[in-house]
Amino acid sequence: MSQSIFIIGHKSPDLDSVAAAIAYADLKNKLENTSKYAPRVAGEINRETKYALEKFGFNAPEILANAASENLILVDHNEAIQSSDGIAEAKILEIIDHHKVDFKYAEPIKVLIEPWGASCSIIFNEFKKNNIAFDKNLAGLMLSAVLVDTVITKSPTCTEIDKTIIEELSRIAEIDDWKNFGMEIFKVRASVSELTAEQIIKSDFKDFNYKSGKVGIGQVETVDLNDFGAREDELMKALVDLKNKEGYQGVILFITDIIQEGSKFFVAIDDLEKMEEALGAKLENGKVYIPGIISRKKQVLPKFSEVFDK
Ligand SMILES: [Mn+2]
Repeated sequence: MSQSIFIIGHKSPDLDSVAAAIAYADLKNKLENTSKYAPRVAGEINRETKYALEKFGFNAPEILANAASENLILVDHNEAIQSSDGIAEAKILEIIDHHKVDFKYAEPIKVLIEPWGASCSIIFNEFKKNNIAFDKNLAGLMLSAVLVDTVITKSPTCTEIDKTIIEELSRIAEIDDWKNFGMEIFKVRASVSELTAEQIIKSDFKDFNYKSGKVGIGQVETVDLNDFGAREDELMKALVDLKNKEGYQGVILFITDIIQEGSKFFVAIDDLEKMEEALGAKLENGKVYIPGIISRKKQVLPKFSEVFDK
């Protein structure tokens, strides 16, 4: 038997990266009439991913901790710093993503990147382009991913294409009220009371390499910012510990209130001035609430590149 090809998303896997791996493996296996494509994850899955997998009857993909010498298709990321360890020794066959590109490879490969709200939107479109039907449960899983990534269409990353896809997926999944279903997932996502501060920070956390050093940025969405009020000191302390322990220039957590549509930032960094420039706001004891900001990719990262790559 030929070697398996693993389809895998980023470290600290979110729902979109896991659902995209499962969906794209299904599409590739059907297109090539094989079973050699298999989804994998780059770490422990989070609670809303678990919830959606169980709801629609999927097993959690196995963890691939080291990618060296494996054949891979990357979904929902392209930056090596966000991939499984050993990525430099892996063979990469394709990339399907919707993030900024920071990718270098010695061979020409298929790269499919669209500025859409979710990797699952791109993969849904691939199913349609290839005229491959898919079942109700896969539709439900992909719908969950698109709803989370687009913050139930509220995020500035959500395009008209995503909105159409949400409607189509809801129809196939037989989910009448996708807004309500989206809120259900966000309530699961937001129930953090039993998590440690570090688990909260790491639940949707990404590393970025800038000229001035490595920055880690975590985001948590909530339906009520006040839920975190009592834990602010604890979160700040965990950010400082993480920064010192893992050699970051800065570590940031921002908690997004999806009802108020704004985010509270918590920052541990040596160069506070730079961070204030990047955020366009003054920090008070390392914290600031900024109305209107809900997207890391579209509203936070562009300014970070400007400031930290100088
Ligand atoms: Mn995504």
